[in-house]
Amino acid sequence: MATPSLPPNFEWGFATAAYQIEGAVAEDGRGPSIWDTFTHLTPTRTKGANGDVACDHYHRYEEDLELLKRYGAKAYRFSIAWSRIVPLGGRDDPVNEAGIAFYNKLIDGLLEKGITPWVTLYHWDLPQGIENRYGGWLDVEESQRDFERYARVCFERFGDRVKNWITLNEPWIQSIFGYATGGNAPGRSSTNPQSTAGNTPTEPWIAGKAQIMSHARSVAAYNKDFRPTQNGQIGISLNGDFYEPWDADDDRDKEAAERRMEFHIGWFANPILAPANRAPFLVGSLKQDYPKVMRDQLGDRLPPFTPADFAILNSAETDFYGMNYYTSQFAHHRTSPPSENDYIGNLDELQEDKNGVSVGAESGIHWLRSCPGMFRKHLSRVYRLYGKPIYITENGCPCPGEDKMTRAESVEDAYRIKYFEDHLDAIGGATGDGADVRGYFAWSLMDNLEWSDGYGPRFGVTFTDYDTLERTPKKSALLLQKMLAERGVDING
Ligand code: PNW
Repeated sequence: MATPSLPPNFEWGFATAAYQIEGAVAEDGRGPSIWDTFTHLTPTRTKGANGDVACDHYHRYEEDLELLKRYGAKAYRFSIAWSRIVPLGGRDDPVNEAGIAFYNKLIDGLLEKGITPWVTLYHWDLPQGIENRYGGWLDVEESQRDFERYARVCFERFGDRVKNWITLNEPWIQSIFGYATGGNAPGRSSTNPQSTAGNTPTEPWIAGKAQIMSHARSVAAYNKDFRPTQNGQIGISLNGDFYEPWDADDDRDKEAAERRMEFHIGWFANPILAPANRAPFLVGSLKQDYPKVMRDQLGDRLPPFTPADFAILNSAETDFYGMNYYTSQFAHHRTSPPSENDYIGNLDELQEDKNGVSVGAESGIHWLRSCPGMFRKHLSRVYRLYGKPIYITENGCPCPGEDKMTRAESVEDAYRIKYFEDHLDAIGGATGDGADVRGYFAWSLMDNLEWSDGYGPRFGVTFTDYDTLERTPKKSALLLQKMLAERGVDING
């Protein structure tokens, strides 16, 4: 029995995203998104996979609510598909009542079961209508206004029952994979041979600013027009690994590790979450501007915030930091000057340190090793720098070899069980160190479309049979509740 280490009222549950599970892409008036387009390109850039059916959650949501109930979940994080609500995406485009009706059924179904909805407004599925109209996230002025209007529709129609909002999921991945490497929709890049358009040195930074301003505008709208009556909270989910120096004795590697985290997290957290008590060597960074290390490397490729932008940023007080955490790495400085295509801070990222010591146990996907010790440090660092309550909005893994496993093998997910236990203990540790961590969402409720990796990697606590769409709980799904109870969480509360 683990020592009680989490608060009794700790929030917890499971997370998903619309395009990864819903399917029904052309039903009830849903408009296409950039992911529909991207998954249907020839030659394929998603291992032949698309989200046309996915887990068919759109038709099977009642069964999925039953799973949540069975797993004892206190909360459920899902995303709304913007193009179900506003099929063409723009602020003057019509609202689709059938799309509203679907999410009403989902929200009401959760509440009937005593499960708290946590709603992400944007999990990478930009309406194709505004991609076509003005280039989507590349038009900073248009996209932030369209996002604000879409967010307002959601607050208006769902905010009487939804009290926990996440504006954007992982703007870093949207910006970099969408516009630097081209690995995700809209697939733009000037370095990827499969991309037909893009500009890696400039576009990711523009898309990043568009998302920062979209977050700020929607938070400002919530605070002004909805919070007084709805009394909810609103945050953003940022990804970002923890980095340690490749050579613990080399100051240049220590700086590289910190710089890497600024390029991952500070990019968005600085302008969005007015940094409270910055680390001493970062004190030079302007309050709420991008991190100084980014400005130094990227110069005016990083679009500045105008006084009007700052007015919006300063009017948008964000309630919490949503942390998507999967893994950690080592950072090794480079001595040559950075390439224009660099987006990580001119360094190498490695899974072994100078002495060949692995950062953690390998999982079922190359980029993820289990590093709970560094997770604990990460929580403390993020809390120290940004000073906001933290909710872990994603954490999880595929087990080694799980992509090749049968259902019977996959449900025996010992690696995942240990991963969850170790990461919950890290949260307990960080809480003991003083970090304010208030909740945890396991990624994911079920195996689903892992974006450009297709249906291979299985991050779910529920096994999805993609031929029959039958769901089967893995052992971890049923054990998570017990793990939380053992750590002091009131699971009946
Ligand atoms: C997140 N990486 O994305 C997303 O929010 C989820 O939709 C996704 O399914 C989940 O993590 C698992 O991948 C990431 O390469 C994608 O480091 C890639 C990385 C990290 C997060």
